[in-house]
Amino acid sequence: MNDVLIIIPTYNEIENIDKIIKSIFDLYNGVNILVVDDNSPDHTSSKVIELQAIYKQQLYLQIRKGKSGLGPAYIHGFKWAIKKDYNFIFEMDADFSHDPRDIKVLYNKCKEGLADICIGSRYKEGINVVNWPLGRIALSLFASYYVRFFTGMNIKDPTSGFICYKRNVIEKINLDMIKFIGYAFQIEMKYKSYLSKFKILEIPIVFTDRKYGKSKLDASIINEAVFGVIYMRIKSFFSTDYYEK
Ligand SMILES: Nc1nc2c(ncn2[C@@H]2O[C@H](COP(=O)(O)OP(=O)(O)O)[C@@H](O)[C@H]2O)c(=O)[nH]1
Ligand SMILES: [Mg+2]
Repeated sequence: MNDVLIIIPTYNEIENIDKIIKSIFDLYNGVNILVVDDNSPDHTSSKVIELQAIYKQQLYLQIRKGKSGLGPAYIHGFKWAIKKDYNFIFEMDADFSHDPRDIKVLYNKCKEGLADICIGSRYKEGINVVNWPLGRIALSLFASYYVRFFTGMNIKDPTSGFICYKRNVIEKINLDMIKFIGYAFQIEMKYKSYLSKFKILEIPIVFTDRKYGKSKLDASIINEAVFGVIYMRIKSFFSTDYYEK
């Protein structure tokens, strides 16, 4: 798996970052990790720099000026990945909600040509969410129906942030036209891939709520998604520039 880059965006993940990096490298020899940190006040990046001494040529860090959301952090990471010629590019959270053991499953589907984008899906087979309050499950499930209704995409978990992309997907999407920053960013990436007719596959995963640190979800992220989905649908009618280079 030496053609794989796992991008982990971080904001105040000091309690998780070393554990997640170690557990990924313990499982997979060849993969590389890029942490995109928004200058976390808890010094998440210092921990990464410490670990770079152990994981030379395997662990990379990009520090951005300040907190600007998940979407811009990933766009930064995607551009970096394309420059460095990785073939399989992952989105993954730092907080162990995504099980590192599932990386291989998503990778294999893309490698075998069964998918251009493989999504780790909480809702592909039932509801596989552990320790989330009922309110958050309800919100997330509602988002799933809402997105399907407005976009017509047959994806059960459109806000999932555990994804393997083949390089050509990231190359084709017009990253400079990606507008959103939170859950809407996750929906936007999938919708644009769908409009470009890439093969999208969902694989059931178990999502576990974080044990350490705090979620960065807030009301503005929910608002952005509610209005963003309608915006995306309308924009998609007009021009392919909206989603393709
Ligand atoms: N660089 C960066 N990372 C972020 C930002 N917001 C969230 N993240 C990271 O994105 C991942 C998912 O965020 P999280 O708060 O766990 O979202 P939740 O799982 O939906 O509650 C975690 O690794 C966060 O540290 C941000 O503004 N900038
Ligand atoms: Mg989380």
